[in-house]
Amino acid sequence: MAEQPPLQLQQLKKLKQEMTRFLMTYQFALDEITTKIEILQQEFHYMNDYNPIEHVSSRVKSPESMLTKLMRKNLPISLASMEEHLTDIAGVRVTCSFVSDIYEISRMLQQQKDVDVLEIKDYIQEPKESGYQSLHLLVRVPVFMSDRTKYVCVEIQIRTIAMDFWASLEHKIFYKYNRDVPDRLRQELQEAAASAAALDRKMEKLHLEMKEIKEENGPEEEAFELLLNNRRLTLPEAFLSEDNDG
Ligand code: 0O2
Repeated sequence: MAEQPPLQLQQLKKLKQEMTRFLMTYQFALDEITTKIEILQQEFHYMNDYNPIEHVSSRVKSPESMLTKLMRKNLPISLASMEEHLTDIAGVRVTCSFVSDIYEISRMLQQQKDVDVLEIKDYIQEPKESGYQSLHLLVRVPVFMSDRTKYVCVEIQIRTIAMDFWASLEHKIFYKYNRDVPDRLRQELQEAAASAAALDRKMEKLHLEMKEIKEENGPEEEAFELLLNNRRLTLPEAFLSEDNDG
């Protein structure tokens, strides 16, 4: 007869299984949201003739960071407590080209029937003291498992490239100094955040001007560009194919 593993080992195995099942639902929720974003992106591209999304990334928070967060907030340590108190176990980050795209993507996501918006934090209208800017949507989506439907929270952070650049550097500095960033660096980060916001405003202005020029040039040029995009042809290839057509 095979030897039974000691009780502690059995408990650990059970805990590991429970954790894997727990995290799986968050991964499924992430998959749902990223698929939705991909569809919206393609639709937006088709309607507006440009790609509003530069990059999408997602992650399930590691068990270590979940434990650290619970301990930091003096909360009970259990899966139930994680589920109840941690709303960012599943996180998606969408990086857009322009600030107006952020609100458009957010509007499109909010319109989805099976996306329940629980909270919106607009750190673009009201940046954090650190200078941090982004639009945060806390949503809940149904995850259909074999034996039940679970409603799972996902935190969606939507930001521009400039905001993302700032946030990733600030995040590194924040953790390097163990959350106690020296005043001089804090000040410089706030200045950098203001420069990033100014760049975003400038880019948005240029983007609007481009759009107006495009509209003035009329539908003929647009139709030609669409034809090129749809056929995925380069300009010389387009002319060659015209020659071939006669
Ligand atoms: P990580 O390592 O990115 O996951 P809470 O989430 O409840 O602790 P809060 O502040 O109410 O607290 O949530 P909020 O404002 O929605 O922020 C959650 C996430 O936004 C953070 O997750 C960061 O990813 C990002 N964030 C918020 N403020 C800043 C900031 O000043 N700088 C940077 N770089 N990112 C920020 P975590 O769990 O704190 O960190």
